[in-house]
Amino acid sequence: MASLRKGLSRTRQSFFGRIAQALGATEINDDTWDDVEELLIQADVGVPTTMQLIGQMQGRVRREGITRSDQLIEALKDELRGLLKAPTPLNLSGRVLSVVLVAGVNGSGKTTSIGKMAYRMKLNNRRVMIAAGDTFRAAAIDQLKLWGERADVPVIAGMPNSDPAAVVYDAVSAAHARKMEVLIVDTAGRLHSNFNLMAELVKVRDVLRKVVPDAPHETLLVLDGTTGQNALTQAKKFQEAIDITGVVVTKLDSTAKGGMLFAIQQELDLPIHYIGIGESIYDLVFFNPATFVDSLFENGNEE
Ligand SMILES: Nc1nc2c(ncn2[C@@H]2O[C@H](COP(=O)(O)OP(=O)(O)O)[C@@H](O)[C@H]2O)c(=O)[nH]1
Ligand SMILES: [Mg+2]
Repeated sequence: MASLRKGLSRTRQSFFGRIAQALGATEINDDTWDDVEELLIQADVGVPTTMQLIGQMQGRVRREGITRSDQLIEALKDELRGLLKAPTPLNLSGRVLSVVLVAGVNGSGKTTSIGKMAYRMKLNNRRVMIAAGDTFRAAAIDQLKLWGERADVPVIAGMPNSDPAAVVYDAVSAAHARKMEVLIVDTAGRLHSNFNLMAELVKVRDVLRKVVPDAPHETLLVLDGTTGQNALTQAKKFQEAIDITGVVVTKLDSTAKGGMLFAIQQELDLPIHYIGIGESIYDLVFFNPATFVDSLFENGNEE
């Protein structure tokens, strides 16, 4: 909890924190709603979700006879919590080998999040392997190998610029032969075109199925939490190409916003499994809606 608070302090100190500051002990009037609306949009909650929230809060005000604007903050927190689904554990049990395919644009935090997830799984005594499906740059392969060392998890990689599908085929075969429980597959985030990128993801998925017919069991999309509404556009593109089963939102430690999580769940109906709150191996937390909403509003000067 301490690390989540610290990790999200930037988010809190600005937009969500400012809502609480804007809501003083005054009568609720039109300005109150304008302020809340403006700050929610600035926090990346997105227009449709902001409008929905305002409507729901106004309904509560009427029903519950709320008159002062500082009483709105609990109503807002409640509505925000209501937008987020209870966290679902990744579907990685009950079979011999489970496969997690990880997608997302370059720089979103795929490789880092894979390292952190592998570390968590390893701590839970799971037999984990990583496949270096991003063969586009030599540095990307080395970076993944380094995360494999940190997490103490084997990494199967090919030569730079080799065919990602071939590397992934080798990895899934090796994972099977070595009786691994989980294989996490890293992928490239940039190719010559978006079309190539999506085609390659489909190819990687199909090659996994040659060895594990119902793979991948999870297809996680990694989204950079500092990119706001852009992340939503990216998510829609990936969803069109492959079946995304869930999302990891990274870099919530480096943004003053964080409202895009509400938009992701509301507008895309995708569960959020983990959030990244720093660059170290420990900086990935299981997403918990109640804790997340509370953290957004906690006083940043507390610690
Ligand atoms: N502050 C912060 N940085 C992160 C987080 N996750 C990833 N990064 C950084 O974002 C950059 C890109 O990450 P990387 O995993 O290489 O992205 P990829 O291209 O999608 O594989 C690196 O400098 C990471 O250290 C996070 O949760 N917080
Ligand atoms: Mg990478």
